[in-house]
Amino acid sequence: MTLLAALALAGFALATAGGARPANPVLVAKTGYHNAFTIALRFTNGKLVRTLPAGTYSIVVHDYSHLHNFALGSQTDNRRIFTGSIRGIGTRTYTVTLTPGNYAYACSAHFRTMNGTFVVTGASDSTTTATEPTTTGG
Ligand SMILES: [Cu+2]
Repeated sequence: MTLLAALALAGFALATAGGARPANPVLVAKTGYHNAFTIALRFTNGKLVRTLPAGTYSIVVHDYSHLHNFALGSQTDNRRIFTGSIRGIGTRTYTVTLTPGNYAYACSAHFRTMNGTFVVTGASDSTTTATEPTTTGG
């Protein structure tokens, strides 16, 4: 089967399987491009992540440098969520469930200069639509 056919089939399955769990939203992390001391977490449209609704995300980490890594942690819970290898390079995808709170990412080796933060807010429930209560005067 060609890749195109496989993709088309996957798209078909996604479109028709109403009960299937949708794919997680994707965030893209990049660190150390051209060995620069840069790190960022962006949406797929290129916008820097500053706030996110709570939920499960696929974070695709592109580590371009043997000098740098990408580590994610929760400031609210004071815990590390994942840590990439500093010496390692390559692309790795982490699936993470983010609850409301403050989060920080950094390069472990240069966390003072290579870092960023974002805030996870309460989940937006797309299955329920807020309807204004209709009250009749009393
Ligand atoms: Cu670094």
